[in-house]
Amino acid sequence: MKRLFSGMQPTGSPHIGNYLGAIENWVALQEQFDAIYSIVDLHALTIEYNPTEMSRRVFEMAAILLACGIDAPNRCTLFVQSHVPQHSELAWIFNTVTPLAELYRMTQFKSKAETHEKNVNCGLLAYPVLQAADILLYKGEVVPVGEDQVQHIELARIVARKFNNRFGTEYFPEPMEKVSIAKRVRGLDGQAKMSKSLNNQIDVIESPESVWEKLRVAVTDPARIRRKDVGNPDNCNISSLHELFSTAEQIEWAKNGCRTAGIGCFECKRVLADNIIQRFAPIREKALALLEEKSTVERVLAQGAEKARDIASGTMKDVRGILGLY
Ligand code: AQP
Repeated sequence: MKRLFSGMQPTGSPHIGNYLGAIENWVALQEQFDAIYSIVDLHALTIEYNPTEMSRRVFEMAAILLACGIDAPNRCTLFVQSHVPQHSELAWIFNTVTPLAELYRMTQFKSKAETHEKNVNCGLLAYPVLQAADILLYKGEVVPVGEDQVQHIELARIVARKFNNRFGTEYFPEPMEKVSIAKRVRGLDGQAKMSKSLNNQIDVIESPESVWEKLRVAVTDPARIRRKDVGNPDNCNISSLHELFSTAEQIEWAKNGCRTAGIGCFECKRVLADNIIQRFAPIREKALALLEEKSTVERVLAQGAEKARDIASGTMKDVRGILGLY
């Protein structure tokens, strides 16, 4: 079985963009690959955060991943990145073969440097180097991601190639991205990517009341609101979300109703809200139970870290040999 690696940052609670862009795919892929999934807390340190919240967020993310169907430790491995120190060690080594110019090109660095202009730290720039280490520590060949991460996987290939060329080896494979169908889910602002840190998200375990409260005020086709008449579903994020959560009939109903002003935005949003609530209800219930009970998540993460450390220490032994360290 080919090895697959993917990670998710505990920068907040996983949202429906993370679910459609990554988690759903992760669940399906654990059947076909030797899948390793990580809660990448070291990445989450690159932006401002509250240290008193971090461990709760990591734990919550693990519970939600299990509730979504990540079947660790049976069908895959799930662990916390900082529990495996070799990630940082390999990232340092990769820093020494990664051209700075490649890092400055990264779209995510540019946009995060703008969003977090008071905290443009070295880690924000080196983020994709750590990501390359995450994948290559396990010699991951396949990386399921949303469209926003494709450039980083290209960079991981460059890092693998640079390392292999520099040291005359073929040790690291060049990983390939596997992009999910819902490539980029937009946030409730109707513009930006739905993001944990942009406060434009619906969380996977959002309460039914809160799903509706958020959707009720979500941005639709701005031109329709100004004109107070017919809308253009092609310019409306609610219509895009219907495509992800509604039946073919409902999608058609929403589009037609919007174009002819046969329905209002409120009605259109209510149907969408009900579909989202229904889709995530069983996951929410399971996640809340796991959060309450605690021991299952603790056990899964401890076993996952042990397995990951075992693979990682083998890789680092080889890498130290390749580098000629004493
Ligand atoms: N809006 C999205 N649509 C589709 N896929 C998405 N992903 C994230 N947002 C969307 C995919 O989810 C996986 C995990 O992402 P991450 O947590 O490691 O980092 P991210 O892409 O930066 O996610 P966020 O929610 O936007 O986090 P913050 O706000 O912390 O930056 C990735 O595979 C990603 O493609």
